[in-house]
Amino acid sequence: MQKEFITYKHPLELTEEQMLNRSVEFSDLMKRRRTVRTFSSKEVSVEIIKNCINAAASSPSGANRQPWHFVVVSDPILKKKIRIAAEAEEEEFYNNKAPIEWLDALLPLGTNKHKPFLETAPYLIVMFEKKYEEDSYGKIVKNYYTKESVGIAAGILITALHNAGLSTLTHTPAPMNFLNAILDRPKNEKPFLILVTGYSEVNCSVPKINRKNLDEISTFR
Ligand code: IYR
Repeated sequence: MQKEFITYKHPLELTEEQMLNRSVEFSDLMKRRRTVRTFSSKEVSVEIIKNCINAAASSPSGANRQPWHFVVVSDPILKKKIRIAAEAEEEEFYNNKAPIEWLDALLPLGTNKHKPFLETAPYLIVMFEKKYEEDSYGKIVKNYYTKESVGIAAGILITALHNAGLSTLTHTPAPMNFLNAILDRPKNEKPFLILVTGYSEVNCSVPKINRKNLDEISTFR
């Protein structure tokens, strides 16, 4: 394909003071994001979800291949199927697969094999990673840095949903291939995560955790 360039200007033209203010405000908002495990069943407009997926789809990706597919599940029958399959994997994880150190690491979070939120929350946004595609002649076309690309898109999606006033839970039962069968997705798509999405329950409680401070996580030199 020919290369074609267009001029680009950042959409915001801010003074340094505005930049400082916006960066503080955004950081404060994001610091107040928490992963929740109890969701309200209150409905959420699908338009909000669509807008947030559009934001996620702005993610950079290897060779701009945009190697993602989002399945927005709200159908109670599909949610129930996903819950049953996920809980079967989680039962195996908690009872047999997880080493004791891993279970110990999870203790402060209070997680267990029961995943009622997979049915309570209004949406399960399932992200698939497209490791390759087939062109119109059936030829396999490889994608690049797919995990990184989908990971960045997931981060933007979580941020967009939080910014829109919704709560999320990043859920990754392993293995997740049951999602291809339940959601009828092709074999070039690998399930990446289930983003449980909705309002947090009114009396939602979350573990008391700390975030590492800037000194611990960064070096300026
Ligand atoms: N997938 C399991 C276990 C789990 C693992 C990690 I790492 C977490 O941060 C949280 C849970 C579950 O969802 O319970």
